[in-house]
Amino acid sequence: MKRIIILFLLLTLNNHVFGVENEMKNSNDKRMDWWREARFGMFIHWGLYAIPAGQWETGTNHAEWIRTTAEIPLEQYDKFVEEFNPVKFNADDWVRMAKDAGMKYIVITSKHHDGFSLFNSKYTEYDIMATPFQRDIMEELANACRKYGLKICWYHSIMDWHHPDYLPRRNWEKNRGTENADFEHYIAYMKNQLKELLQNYGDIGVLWFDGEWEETWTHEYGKDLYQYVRSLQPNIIINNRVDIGRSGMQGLTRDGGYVGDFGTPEQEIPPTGLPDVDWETCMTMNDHWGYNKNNHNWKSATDLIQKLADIVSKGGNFLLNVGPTAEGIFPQPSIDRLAAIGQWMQLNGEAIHGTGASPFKDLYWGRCTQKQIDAGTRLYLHVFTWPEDGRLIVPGIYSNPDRTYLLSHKINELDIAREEDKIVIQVPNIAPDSMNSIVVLDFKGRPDINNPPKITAQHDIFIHNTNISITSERENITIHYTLDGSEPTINSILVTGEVRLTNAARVSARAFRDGKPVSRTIYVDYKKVNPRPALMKIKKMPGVRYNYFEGSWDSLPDFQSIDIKSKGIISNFDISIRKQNDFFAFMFEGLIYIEEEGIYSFYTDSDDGSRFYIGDQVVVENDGLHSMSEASGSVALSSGYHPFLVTYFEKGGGNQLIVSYEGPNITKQAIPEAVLFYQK
Ligand code: FHN
Repeated sequence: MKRIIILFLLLTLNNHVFGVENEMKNSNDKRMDWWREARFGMFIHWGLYAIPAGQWETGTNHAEWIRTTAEIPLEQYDKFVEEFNPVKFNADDWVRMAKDAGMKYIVITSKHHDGFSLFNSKYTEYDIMATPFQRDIMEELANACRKYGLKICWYHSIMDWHHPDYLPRRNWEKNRGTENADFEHYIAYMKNQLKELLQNYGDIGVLWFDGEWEETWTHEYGKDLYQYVRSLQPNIIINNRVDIGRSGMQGLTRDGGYVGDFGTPEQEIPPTGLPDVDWETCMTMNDHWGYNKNNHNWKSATDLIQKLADIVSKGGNFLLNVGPTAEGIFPQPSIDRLAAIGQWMQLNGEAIHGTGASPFKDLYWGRCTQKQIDAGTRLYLHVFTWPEDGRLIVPGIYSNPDRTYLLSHKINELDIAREEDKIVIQVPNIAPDSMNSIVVLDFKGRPDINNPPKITAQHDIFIHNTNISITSERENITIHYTLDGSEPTINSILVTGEVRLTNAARVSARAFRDGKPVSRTIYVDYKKVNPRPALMKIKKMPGVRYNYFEGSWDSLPDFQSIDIKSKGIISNFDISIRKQNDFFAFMFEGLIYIEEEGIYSFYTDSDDGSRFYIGDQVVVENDGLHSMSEASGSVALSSGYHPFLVTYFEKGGGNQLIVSYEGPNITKQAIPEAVLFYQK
């Protein structure tokens, strides 16, 4: 009996642990499943800014930022509330256009930076119900989405240029005092509105936060807001702009425990796939998010369809924007592009929806997406440049498909031939689609692609020795390598486990099968270095010397040639001692104590540019105008005190500087005050 109880307890414990572990993992996967399947959504930027439509006095290049870019005083901008009356708005029309374009979710601005609420909120008079329109747009759109089977999602700006408790003010708003502003009150207001948005409109697919980059918003606030939203709708997906971990417009989440379910590249597409990372590129059809009546720089339908294929072939989602007019209709160029995309998606949508990243490194004629099918893999070749000779060459693939056909003519099998590591597909002379033609290859199991082995190590420099791993996920191969950069052959050293280096090496590795190479060769250089010697006989005190400067720069200035505004000693890299929020710079210099000799990685995470030196060596280069972005570098250090210098500048917008390090027995962390000193 006793054994049965113990067994039961173990099973329960195991299930509980298993359940919790898998449940978290599965709930995360379950939560993300519809979004990963969707691949394509509509972004809608709509609000009071549609009234000026990008024009203010002689300026015509404004849009949703117009209150700031045209420096419109609050009371003047608020007059738009009396004008907003989009009488032509029809939620069903909008949702049908999104659905017909092959989009599976809509993300609409419930509140943009101007603070105007496009929904009926009892926490403000600055909402849609204060306009002549007096209809809850969010409710109508949510209902239409449910009617047509799309997910309704909210964009919500943390930054709020209207609410009296939001800080900071715009730097040109000299007449709006801050003495009574209480940021905690603003957070309570924002949470109350989010509660309305998450309790009054049914299940919401995504909460798409934005405006998280100003210094008042912190990692603590971000984590708290993530949990708060999750508590209201446990299955909602939340982007990474809820927290402060986004790397600028590149959009992915930096290391450091920042929260968010997916990365948010903006107006750009990552150069390569990002295995095991959820991300979504958001992009405008012309040059603006909000409606601008004078901007006619529209991306072509071909460009948008090929961008969709490019994004999905790298494992991402595409959130394509529409900026409706003040009347409540989509601009005609947007309608035309949505229709063209829809026509293509009608025939080819299965090559987008539910697909994953390409198994190929690159394909000169287009892209590839893939999905699992019964006991096998289906590859969708997105052919942008159709072969004039009728020979579509798929390079670097060693297995043959069971079936090959045009998605537009499924019944007609295409002939294929093998030329070494290439499959040559005999295709019709005329492309089925001038923008992107899909050729389908069905494989049993996983296609064998010529991807090279991976070579990894903790650092690419070492002091005495280092271990490197040379691995591959491919089946039925051997890996051979050399250490002098020469081309590996079947007679080169066989990989049988980790490889220990005691001297500098150019490690070259290649996969072989039946004595023949079946991959490209990969090369990685590893350098043996001497640790930088520590300073001897120094007189030190705790703290860091700083010099503070004011001015306008587009990159790190020459600090020797600019006047110091103030200087002193501070306990760490704290820029809050600045005298203004924009147009300033800092130099921090001192000594860092290194307990154990080894390889140290340093990081600066900054908005705008920054640099980290040890002695005269630039270890981290993070210069330039950018929102929070992290850069890193490594250096070999002997134990003792090492001179360091941190330089930083901020031009406009958000401003923040985080300096971290990691090394032997030190996990990545902000450099603690306990190891910072200055020379007396
Ligand atoms: O400032 C906003 C901008 O107006 C727009 O909403 C984009 C869309 O992602 N996000 C911010 C700029 O990064």
